[in-house]
Amino acid sequence: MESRLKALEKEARLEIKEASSIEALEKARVHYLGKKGELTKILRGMGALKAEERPLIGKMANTIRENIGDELDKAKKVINDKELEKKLQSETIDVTMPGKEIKIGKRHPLTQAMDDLKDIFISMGFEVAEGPEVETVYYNFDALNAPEDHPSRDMSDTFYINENIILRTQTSPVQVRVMEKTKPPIRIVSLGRCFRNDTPDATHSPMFHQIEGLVVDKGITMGDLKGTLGVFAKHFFGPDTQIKFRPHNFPFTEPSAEVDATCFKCGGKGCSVCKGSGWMEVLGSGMVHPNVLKNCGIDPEIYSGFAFGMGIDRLAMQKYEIDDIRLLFENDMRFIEQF
Ligand code: 2NL
Repeated sequence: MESRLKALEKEARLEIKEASSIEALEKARVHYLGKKGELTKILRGMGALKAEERPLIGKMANTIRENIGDELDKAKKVINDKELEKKLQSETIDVTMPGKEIKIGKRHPLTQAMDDLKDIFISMGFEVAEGPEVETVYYNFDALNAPEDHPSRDMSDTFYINENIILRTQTSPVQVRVMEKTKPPIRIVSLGRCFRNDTPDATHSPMFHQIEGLVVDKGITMGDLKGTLGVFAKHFFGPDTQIKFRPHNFPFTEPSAEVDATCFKCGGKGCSVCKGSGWMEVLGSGMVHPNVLKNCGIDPEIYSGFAFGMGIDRLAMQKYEIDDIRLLFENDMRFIEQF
């Protein structure tokens, strides 16, 4: 029995030495030390031994069990260490590799222009008003004193949903809605998308953006209009900017004027931005037509007001020297990142 035990230990040590995986070691453990393993099988024969031999053989069996157990643990550690080393090797990070660029977004030039415009007018005491982009013919045309036969009402100029509902062609319906439900003083700007049935080219887009301003109170004059727009132009284009008024005609204002500003690029000398004139056309404006005030429930004998409107796309194109309006709506990051 003694020699069988010694042979078993030798065999077990050899098998453990040759095992190359944790699974193989576990198999060896079950095979030699398990409940139905080789060691147990040998010890079953203990009954046949003489009484004085039993403690000796028992002690020897325990030592062998411990030895094999120790060998298994050692071998297991070696394999685990090897695997860890392999893992560490394959997962090393090369800290000298160039990092991944973190893409930080950029506000669209139109969003920048709108944020600037809002800041300027809010600093002068205006509030920002909002309204629907899908409007009624009443709010977009009738209330604004547009004659029945005005060309802008035509199907070829305006997107009709049905005969009463359209996509707004200007932001003025927002001001009409505010006037209807607010007692003056009123000081608002409205900004947003407008729609006209234009064929796209470098200067036209069927969807574009407008900002309009409206002030209604007792005693508002053309002087207030000039002062407000002068401050606006200096803030938006630069502190040396001058403005001038040219007579014009709009159905919703009387008198009406178009406003030019000195070119922010050349300061009035003449350059490519202002096409050599030294002036840029910036907006349309005027004193709110008495019919418009009446339509909105405001008595023109008591109150007067001024209003103005400008194309935000055009402003952004002037300020950022963009020569084609369609670039604003292609969402090409290579374009947007430049501003
Ligand atoms: C332009 C001209 C303008 C207005 C818009 C307005 C609004 C109300 C009453 C009176 Cl509720 N007027 N808006 C006035 C004058 C000109 O826009 O060329 N826009 C791009």
